[in-house]
Formats: sequence, C-alpha cells, structure tokens
Amino acid sequence: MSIIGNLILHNTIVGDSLNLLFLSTPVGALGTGLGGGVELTLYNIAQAMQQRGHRVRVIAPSRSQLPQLDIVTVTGSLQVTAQTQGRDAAIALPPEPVLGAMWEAARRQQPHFDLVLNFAYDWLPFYLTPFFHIPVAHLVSMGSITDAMDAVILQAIARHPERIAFHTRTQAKTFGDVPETCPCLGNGIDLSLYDFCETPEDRWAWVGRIAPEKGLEDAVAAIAKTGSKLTVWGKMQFPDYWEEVRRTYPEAKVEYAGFLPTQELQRQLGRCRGFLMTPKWVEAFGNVTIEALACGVPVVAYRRGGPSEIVRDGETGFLVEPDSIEGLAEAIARWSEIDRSNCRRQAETEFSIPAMGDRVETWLRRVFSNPKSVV
Ligand code: HBI
Repeated sequence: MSIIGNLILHNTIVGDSLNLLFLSTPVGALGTGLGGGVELTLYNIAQAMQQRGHRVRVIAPSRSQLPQLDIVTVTGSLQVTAQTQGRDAAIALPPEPVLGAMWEAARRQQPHFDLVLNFAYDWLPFYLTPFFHIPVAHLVSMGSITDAMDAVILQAIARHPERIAFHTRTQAKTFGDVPETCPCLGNGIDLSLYDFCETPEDRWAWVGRIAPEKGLEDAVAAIAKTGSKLTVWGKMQFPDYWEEVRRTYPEAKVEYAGFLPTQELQRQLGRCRGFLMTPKWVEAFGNVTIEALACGVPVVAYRRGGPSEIVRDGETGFLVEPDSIEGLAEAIARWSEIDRSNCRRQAETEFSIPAMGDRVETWLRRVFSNPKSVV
C-alpha cells in the first residue's frame, strides 16, 4: 500500500483531498427555504465532504448564508422554478440572470478546483459542461419535468454517464433509459439534529412546499375520513391552493403551522403519530421522509417516486396505492403496527451524513479520476 499522496488518519486511509466547487440552485438564496430540498442536500453533502478533509466552496445567489460554509454570492435575477413550467417550455433566462453570473464565477474560479458539482435543475449548467476544463458533475434534484431539460440531461449522460447522479432509480427512470453507471445516491441528514420520540401525540404531520404537485388535498381528505388531527408545515408557496383545500374539506381537523427551520421542525415532527406523503409528481427523493424516520415517525406514502424506495412497507411505514384516499385512511388506522425504533434505525444505517458521504465521496473520486471529456 503506497502512502505517498495518501493520508493515514485514525487508521482509515483517505485519498488526496479534493477541491470541490458546488453550484447552488438559482431559484432562491440558500437558507431561505425557497430552494426547497436541494438546500439541505447541498449543505449536508458539503458538511460530509469537509468532514473528510476536502475543500468545499459554494457559489450561490446573493443573501445566501449557511453556517461553516465558504459561500461566494453573486447578484442577479432569480430563475423561475422548473416545476411551474409545462413540458414544452422554452429554455428561458430572466434579464441579468443570477444563473449566468454563477457560472461566470465558476468559469473564472475553475483553475483552483478539481471539479464542479452542480445542484441546479436548469439547462445552462448541463449545456456548459463540456466548456469547462475540469469535470462538471451533476446531482439531479427532480424527476423529468420539461422536454428541454430531459434532452440536455440525456446529452450529458451520453457524454459522461458517471458524472450524472440521481437520488433514486425511480427518479432516474423518468428521464428514459438511464444507464446503471449513473449513480443513485439517496440522501443524508445530520442525525444529531433529530431526536427520537418514543411516545407520540394523536397528531399526523404533513411537510413540504404548499403547492399542487405535493398533493396536500389528499392528505386532508384522508384525515377528514379518520377524525385524526393533521398539522401542516412548509413554505406557503400557493395561498390560493391552501384556501381551496380548506374550503373543500371544512370538517377536517387541520392546521397550518408555518415554515420551520430544521431544528424546530424536527421537535414538532417527532411528536407526531405518523407522517403523510402524498406527492402528485415523482418526488426525486423526499428529504422529509428521512427526517421523519430519524425522529422515529412512521411514514405513510404513496407508492410513487423517492419515498417508495425509502419506506420499508409494514416495517418503517406503509406504502399506499397512488392517489387512493381510502388507502391513506386505512394506513393511518394501522399506525400502531409500526415499531418506531425501526424508523430511527433505518435512518442511522442508510441516511446519516457519513452514510451519504461515503456514497458521494466514492462518486466524486470516480468523476475526478475519469479520463478527460470526450468531445
Ligand atoms: N427550478 N429552475 C429550477 N432550478 C432549480 O434548481 C430548482 C427548481 N425548482 C425546485 C428546486 N430546484 C429545488 O426545490 C429542488 O430541491 C427540487
């Protein structure tokens, strides 16, 4: 075993440390919740890489801030969110786009880094991939939404499949025939922030952006059938949608409790009897699924997208026929069949920061060691 170029640390061999340049989402500043799950994903991967001795710098829109992170912020107009676009949406950038400014900053800084890791679900980063001298890797944060994004992602895969990663196989399959060489990384959270709660209150939780693609109306309809209570947390992205749901199910015992930062959210979430996930779209992963498991909260989820690859049916929650309100109501009634310690244990073995860090570091080392771009 050669130790040249390697570092022997606490009896584990770590390879050369990498200089990593992370490009954030252009839809919102980091730390505001506007960036949705990708904020937590980026932050947790950055922590995992730094804990392993790698250097991480993040390029993000102005006003971004996250603790213990080297963030370079750039000004410019925020990008429209992809999931509000139709399948045939044109490739569009607002005037003075922050996305363009972020990638101009990356172009200038590339001589100081070994690779770029892009977290944005946008056309430009994929298109610019072969223009860079250092490898550009992408962690795709959502399933297929527009034809333009599908095409540019599949083009990048054709060129270097090992550089395009997804969270789950279900998500990858929404883009068509994606080779196994495209890794599926799951996700990871800082479990020290989540307290296991043994004895819950008679209350169910729903967490996410209050938006149609999240299917909140189904959770409220199911709760109305069971007479239980539901608390909703998350960014109020579409107030009219929320009012519509309330008007449709006036008898449901449901309350909106705002967007909480992780720390406060996990305290409230942990005390819930169960967690409902009712996505209408293919949720790439669903960070909140593993946040619930980390608190010992069983997850009742549609058998659709990421959560269907996370929840162990009958062991850490229940998987329900997609869009079946009846199915949700039946699963809600079976909450006591789940041993809450199974939920916490699954989070510890599969979704901790070290577990995610292993998967990401293995991936990035492979990207870095891979031969130069083919034209
Ligand atoms: N839309 N255009 C665009 N770009 C993103 O990076 C993006 C998005 N919509 C949602 C989103 N990112 C994040 O909420 C992901 O966590 C899903």
